[in-house]
Amino acid sequence: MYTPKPEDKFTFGLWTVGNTGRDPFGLPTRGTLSPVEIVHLLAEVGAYGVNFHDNDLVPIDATPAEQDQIVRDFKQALADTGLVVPMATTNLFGDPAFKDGAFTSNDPKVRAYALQKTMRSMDLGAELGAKVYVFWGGREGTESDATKSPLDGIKRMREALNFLCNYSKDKGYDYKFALEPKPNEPRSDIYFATVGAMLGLIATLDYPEMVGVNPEVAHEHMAGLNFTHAVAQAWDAGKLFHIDLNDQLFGRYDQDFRFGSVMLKQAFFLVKFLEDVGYSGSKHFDAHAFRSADLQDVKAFARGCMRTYLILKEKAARFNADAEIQGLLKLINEDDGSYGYLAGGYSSDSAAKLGAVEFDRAALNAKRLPYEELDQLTVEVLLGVR
Ligand code: GCO
Ligand code: MN
Ligand code: MN
Repeated sequence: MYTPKPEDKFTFGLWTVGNTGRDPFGLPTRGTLSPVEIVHLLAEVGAYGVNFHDNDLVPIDATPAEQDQIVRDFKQALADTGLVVPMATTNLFGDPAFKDGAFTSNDPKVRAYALQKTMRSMDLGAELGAKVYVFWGGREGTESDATKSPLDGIKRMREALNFLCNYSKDKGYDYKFALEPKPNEPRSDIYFATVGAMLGLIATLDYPEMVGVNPEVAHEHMAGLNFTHAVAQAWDAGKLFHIDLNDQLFGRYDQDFRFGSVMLKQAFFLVKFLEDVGYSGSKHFDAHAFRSADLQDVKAFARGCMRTYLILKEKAARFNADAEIQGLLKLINEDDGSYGYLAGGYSSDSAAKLGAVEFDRAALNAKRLPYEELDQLTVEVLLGVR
């Protein structure tokens, strides 16, 4: 019942299960896996797809002949396992050249290189069948605002995205771009820090219809925000093109924990939202195993991400089928129709009618809202006693 199926569209990045446990304070704790080994590992645990940054697959200094061989081997591994590549992205943060950003660097040469690197990476992604192209601007920000005008940062980001939308169209790639916000880390402050900020940027682009968002649990949690609310706004705008699932408490650095491992109730409402609205894109786990994990534990981590999602999906169905919960929801949302005339929107008649009403505030407050009961029932569904 909790076995992943292709239609669940569970995906992982090469960099996720391939994470070696290196952190700013310590060396790797486990060995490097080749892309081919990672594809086989993901197939073994039941994933549907694998995503990559250009340099997860092809080292930045590979020769064209080396690139050809790597891509051939990777394609063979995909063919052998049935895994697909739904998304690709560019590493615009690892190389020292990007120390002051990529698209928003103060150096026009770096900005040009970032565009070229992305074009090549889009070529590679398209060759492997990717339909979503993610932009995570890890270095697109500042340590000090003395160094760069935020208006320049915004303008440069817009120009780069417009250029690359045109490139995608020119090449007939049919990509959907998904912008991934993060408030900070590795820069002290990163431009377009939240999902809402990205949605605001998209509306100013030349081809807004091509561009959506890739929200990540950890990133909104770093900012202390309600992730499900951000996802709902993206969904409402028709912009939920991709999603990065992982977990962590509010206010910490980007921990990339196993999905659902920390803030279980938040994870439940997220899964319930995605299932209720019928989100059908990739569910990408942008997470990695604890630094203490060995290879066997990395597999447990990957299986755990998917299993927890499926368990929460079942809990969401239980919530929706629970008569007591549904009774409370009905009570909370009851409507005697007396203000139905407002549903049609504004008219001078409806405004006049509403203007003449005498509201009884005490009666409004007297309406029962048994939210404690409802929330406790939710907790009991999650704890497995309902
Ligand atoms: C991070 C980001 C990245 C991106 C990845 C794909 O905090 O490091 O979440 O993992 O998701 O670069 O674009
Ligand atoms: Mn992240
Ligand atoms: Mn991410």
